[in-house]
Amino acid sequence: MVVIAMLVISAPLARPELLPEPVSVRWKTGQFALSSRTPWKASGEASAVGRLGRAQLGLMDASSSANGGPAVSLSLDDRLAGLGREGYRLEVGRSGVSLRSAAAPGLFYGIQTLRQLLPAEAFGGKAAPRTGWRVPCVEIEDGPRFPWRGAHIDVARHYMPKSFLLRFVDALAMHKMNVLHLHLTDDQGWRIEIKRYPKLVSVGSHRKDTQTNDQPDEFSGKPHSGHYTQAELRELVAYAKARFVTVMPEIEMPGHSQAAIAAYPELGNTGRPLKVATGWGVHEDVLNVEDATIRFYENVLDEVMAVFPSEYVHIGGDEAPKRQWRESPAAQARMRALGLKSEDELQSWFIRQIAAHLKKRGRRLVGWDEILEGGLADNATVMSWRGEKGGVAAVRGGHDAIMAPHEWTYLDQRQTDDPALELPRGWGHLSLARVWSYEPVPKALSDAEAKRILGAQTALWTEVIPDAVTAERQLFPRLCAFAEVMWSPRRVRSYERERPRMEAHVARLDALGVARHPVDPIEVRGGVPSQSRS
Ligand code: TNX
Repeated sequence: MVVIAMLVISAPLARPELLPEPVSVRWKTGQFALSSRTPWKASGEASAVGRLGRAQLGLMDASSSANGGPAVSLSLDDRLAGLGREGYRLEVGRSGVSLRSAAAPGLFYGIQTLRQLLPAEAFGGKAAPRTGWRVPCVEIEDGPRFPWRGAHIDVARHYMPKSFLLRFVDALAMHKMNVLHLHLTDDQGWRIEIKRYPKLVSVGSHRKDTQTNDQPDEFSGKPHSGHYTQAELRELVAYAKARFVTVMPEIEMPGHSQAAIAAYPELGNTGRPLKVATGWGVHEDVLNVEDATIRFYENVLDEVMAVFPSEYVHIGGDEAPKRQWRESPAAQARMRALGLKSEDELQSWFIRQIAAHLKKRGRRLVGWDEILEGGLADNATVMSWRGEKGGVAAVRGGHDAIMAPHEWTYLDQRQTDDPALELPRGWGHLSLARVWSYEPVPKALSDAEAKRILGAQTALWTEVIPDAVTAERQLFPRLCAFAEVMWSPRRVRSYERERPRMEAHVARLDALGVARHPVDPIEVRGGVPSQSRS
């Protein structure tokens, strides 16, 4: 019996699939048993990361004192500065685990990799077995390709509960992603409490009906409501911060603002009373360009900035039709007084006022690529969604860009052609293989220009995504592949090689209870979106 037990323990462990793939991995022979009795050595900032890490690894009662013998040691080490604040070196040997980084985020990412060295069931929140988790010996050196590794979620079209957002933060952090972009306002709902303007929520967070299909127009007859208090959002921000995720708020202006105008009609151009929108698409009602409206939004942003410490604040700027400004005597007078030649320039003027306000508060403006159209505000960062051209133009104009071209990054698109897995209305396809094929640096850019690509983002717009389970099914597993594109060194990925890696990885999602789509073996219609935009 003893002999058999020893054979089992010393049998070589299968090499786990690591996703995102680290920069360098050297497997060694042997293994280490990591149990609740294994002491952890960490001090200062490293201890907080260690506490969270022990819980994530199912080592609930592990003590943090070591007296010789095998241990897990976490240390901040300036000699690793070359790997950046998010890089780390992880060594698992027969006699212990050593994790080093120049900064706390690197230690956290090292723990995420260590987690993946454990069996998938360790992700289920289960305590480690008495004999410990068996961890294969390995030396890993790692760090991200891009500093900005984001995911956007639209909580305006469909409100998503706070519990879902906390789970989403966990999933992002586990995949070494570091920005959660919260799309908090749109035509169909305003979802953040603003104390100075209570009607934004009391009126703007409710709509009477919900569109379910656009060809032909169909409505569910179901009203939809929901908002977050500032206290709830502060809790989300703190939870994310502990996991090295920055929550970036987005407050849309001057388009996609019908819910705000419904609450405060004086923000609009027509004076007509409006309802919170029930249907999707681009709406004609946009903000007016009065000083009072700009002050209103500055006040809103002041409350938003008090909740979200993120240096970057997103102000939307997309899909703002100019008809109302063309027809409004007040907007035309404003244009003439400012000496502006077009309504596009008027939009740029509006955004510049807001950018200046953010700058005074030490923040930076991010906007969708339409903010380029009448000239870009100083210091603004462009989020390129209508293909890559916005990103290229921004960089060539001396600005930073974040790539989010819908053809590769919009996870509201369908994953397969399987009718059983269809959403009520789909718009285009985006297969897992296509996500993996995405290269965030546009070919047109030189190496020097490429440095201004901060990174990339996925987006989940939620017109047809009514609840958290449907949202998770749309996000996973494609988000995992996207995380790899942003973290791992550039390389041409063949789907044949990567697909089995994903099959292994999704066992972790399953242990976590994350809803997901199957790993799809079929490349669907080349993954090309069937709906063309821009
Ligand atoms: C375009 S992407 C939009 C959103 C929609 C999305 C649907 C962007 C900046 N604007 O308002 O939800 O398409 O995929």
